[in-house]
Amino acid sequence: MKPPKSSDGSEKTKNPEQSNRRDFLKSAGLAGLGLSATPFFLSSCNTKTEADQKQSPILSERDTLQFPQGFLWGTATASYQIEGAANEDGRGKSIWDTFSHTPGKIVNNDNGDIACDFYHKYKEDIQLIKSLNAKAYRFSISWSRIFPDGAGTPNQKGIDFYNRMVDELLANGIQPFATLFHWDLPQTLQDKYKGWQSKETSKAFADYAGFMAEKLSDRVNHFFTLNEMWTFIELGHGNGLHAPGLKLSPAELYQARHHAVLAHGLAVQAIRAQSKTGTKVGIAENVKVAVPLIETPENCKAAEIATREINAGYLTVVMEGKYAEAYLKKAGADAPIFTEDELKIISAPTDFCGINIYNPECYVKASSNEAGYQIIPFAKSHPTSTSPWELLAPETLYWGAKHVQNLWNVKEIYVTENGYSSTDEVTPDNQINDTDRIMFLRGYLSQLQRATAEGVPVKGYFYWSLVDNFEWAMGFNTRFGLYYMDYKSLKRIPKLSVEYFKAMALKNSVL
Ligand code: PNW
Repeated sequence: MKPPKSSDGSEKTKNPEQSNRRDFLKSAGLAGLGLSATPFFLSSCNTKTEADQKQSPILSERDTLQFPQGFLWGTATASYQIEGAANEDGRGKSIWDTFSHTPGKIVNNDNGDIACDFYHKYKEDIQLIKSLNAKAYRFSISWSRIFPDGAGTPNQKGIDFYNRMVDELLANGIQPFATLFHWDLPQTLQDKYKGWQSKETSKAFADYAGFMAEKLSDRVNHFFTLNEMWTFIELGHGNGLHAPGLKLSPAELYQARHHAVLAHGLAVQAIRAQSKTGTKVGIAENVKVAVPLIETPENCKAAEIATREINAGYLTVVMEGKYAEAYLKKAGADAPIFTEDELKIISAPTDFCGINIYNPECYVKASSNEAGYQIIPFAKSHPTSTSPWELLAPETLYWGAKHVQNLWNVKEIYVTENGYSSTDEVTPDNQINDTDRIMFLRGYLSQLQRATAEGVPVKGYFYWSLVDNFEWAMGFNTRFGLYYMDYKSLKRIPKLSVEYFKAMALKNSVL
């Protein structure tokens, strides 16, 4: 067996570790199998000392998947999914209270009345965030805690809760990132205006957003307007799986989408008008990502074209201020009614773009057809998490960030959600060995690091979620948390992935 060569071609001097390994291979009868590289059962992590790394900079670069300095590590949650305290301190009802209390809508008929009881346990949970070495936390504000009827007289006790929580985060060195709408629309607005079917809801949202920015922007620097327009419109109004459980006609659906993007634009204006100078505002959208099947330049371009088109009703119109031609053509007589003025409002400049990315929308190849791309269907056996929609492809994170930068020249990107649902069995000694979540994190974050190494301006990563919580129509049985939630005792138990996240956040590197 030849000794390994270093990059300048000279033979490396034998070190005791190498000769030991060779002896082991010999005695194990494996030497003749051509196993010159370290076999998997002997491979260890990067054991080079700092001095070694200085001597071989190429190897050390290859071995460490470092994120840029100042990269923010965080976790994300949402009000209805964790807060509980549904009937406390003057909180009004939201469409998710109504929906989750309608029998048959949620797995096991679960609801968010108590959830993780974050409303009372927020101090404990902020310690959990801290112990993850996370320096940022993305939470959402329950609109109906602030305005129980969606508009009108504000509820001071609701405002106080978010004040307390933000102060506690800051006291623990954690930057608050506030989402203004994560789906819990005040029920009154649903009853009065048919919710997102009316422009009145977009206007009410802007009023509430401006109001909250005024209250919090002395301490909160980053505001997200809406979370995942695609999900709350398509699942809430298209197939009825989410609140308010509607199945609208195509024309009504196009119009509801328009009211969502309009709400975002109006809120950007209101936040700018009412917040402290320097406050940053953006959206958190689950951009649908087309991934090139094979990364040839033609396929990469095709994936970019596809991504722009499949997000036409949401992120594309927000970024470009116009509905893509193909989108309007497809809509035909069902196309939304809108004005040029509204398009300007919808595309008001933002400071950053938040992307929620779990799964690829599709794989594509370049094509000479009119669209310029061809969609490749997923194999039936394509792996998923315990969430059937969560098809796995780590490179989605790379391509999501890359497309957003290339298509719209976005200067600041945050991964506002990315996470994995696992079976999370608890062993008799209270261990949760979520090796699959660790595999997920390593794969996806390696691809995110690849993006930052190429200069894609990704500034931070928020894992979904801090703790298992009310997973919408799937109830409490679908678990995305780094911490396991025992819903009976409300105890939080760290999963193995806590250890993994902690280490990565500390080193600012994939490990
Ligand atoms: C997002 N789908 O929801 C939300 O922003 C979170 O509140 C949620 O808990 C998280 O992702 C995990 O599900 C989605 O069916 C729910 O494609 C469903 C889908 C996508 C996103």
